[in-house]
Amino acid sequence: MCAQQVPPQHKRTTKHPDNAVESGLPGLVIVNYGKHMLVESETGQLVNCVARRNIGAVVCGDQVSWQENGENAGVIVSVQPRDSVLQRDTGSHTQRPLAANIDQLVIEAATEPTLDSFLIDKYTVAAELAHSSALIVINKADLLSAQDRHAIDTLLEEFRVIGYPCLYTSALKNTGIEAFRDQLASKTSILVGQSGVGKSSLVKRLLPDLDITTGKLSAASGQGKHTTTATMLYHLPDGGALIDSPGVRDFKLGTVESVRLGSGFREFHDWLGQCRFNDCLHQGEPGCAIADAVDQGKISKRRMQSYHRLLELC
Ligand SMILES: Nc1nc2c(ncn2[C@@H]2O[C@H](COP(=O)(O)OP(=O)(O)O)[C@@H](O)[C@H]2O)c(=O)[nH]1
Ligand SMILES: [Mg+2]
Ligand SMILES: [Zn+2]
Repeated sequence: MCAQQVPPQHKRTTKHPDNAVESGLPGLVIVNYGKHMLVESETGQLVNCVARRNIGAVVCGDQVSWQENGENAGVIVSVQPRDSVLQRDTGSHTQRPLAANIDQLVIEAATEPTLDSFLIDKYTVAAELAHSSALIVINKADLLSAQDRHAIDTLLEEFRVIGYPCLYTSALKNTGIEAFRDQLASKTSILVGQSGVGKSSLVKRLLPDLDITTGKLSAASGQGKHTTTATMLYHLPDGGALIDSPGVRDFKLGTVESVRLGSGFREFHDWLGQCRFNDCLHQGEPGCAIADAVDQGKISKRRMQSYHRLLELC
């Protein structure tokens, strides 16, 4: 047997704003507590880090370069360019990044609290604008009457035809979890949805060792009951990662330019650019290709209404 050469830990060279070249080790931000954060090193070690002040916001899911400055302690010296970023509205038209490098939004809903189809639309638009895919999960399937189920099936069909996969789960009865797990493989997903729909319950179903994981995180950070208050990334046993965040509870779409809103509706894509006016907002202008598509039954009337509601908020 021949010994394989182990490559030295890869060092990334980054430019400091004052042009001093700094090198650091690659890492992944697992959780940001505000003043400090946990960074996972390439070897899986959890390092308690602070961020250098001039590098901008650092969020869960960020790929960073960090330097060691003590036992299990470090300083983040730079953030790698993000593939995508999910923003959170902080009121008065300001936004803060909530999580980065997300491949998929898992939009969770249930009948308790009341299912809000407009909210699902809003999340699909946020996903589209953040260049992420979206998956719709109806949890608490155990509570659905045949009538509920029929009504939700009809709604979900609208999403399925435009390419959003949809599934039913019950975190309580442990049903639909395998199909859900399959959709999460090898992606970084974030769970979004109203408070109380069962986001944390689904995380527990997917991570049988959650207590061990959170125990390790608490030990590394010196932080106690943090799991319910911070946006946190969990690695899934079969690959992929899932972010559970209390911050997305009061999710708003935030500031989107009205001319960009249409591109957040993926079923509009085939018709965008075919309206008579370049700056058509699809609200009754003559020669509107989107309105024609609605008339021909190619775009759902309900989704068009959601578009108009969101337009009011832009
Ligand atoms: N009947 C039923 N209750 C559930 C299910 N999943 C979660 N719950 C309950 O819904 C409540 C909220 O769950 P939680 O996971 O904290 O929701 P979160 O706020 O979205 O994280 C808790 O009382 C859970 O026990 C489910 O599949 N069926
Ligand atoms: Mg929760
Ligand atoms: Zn138009």
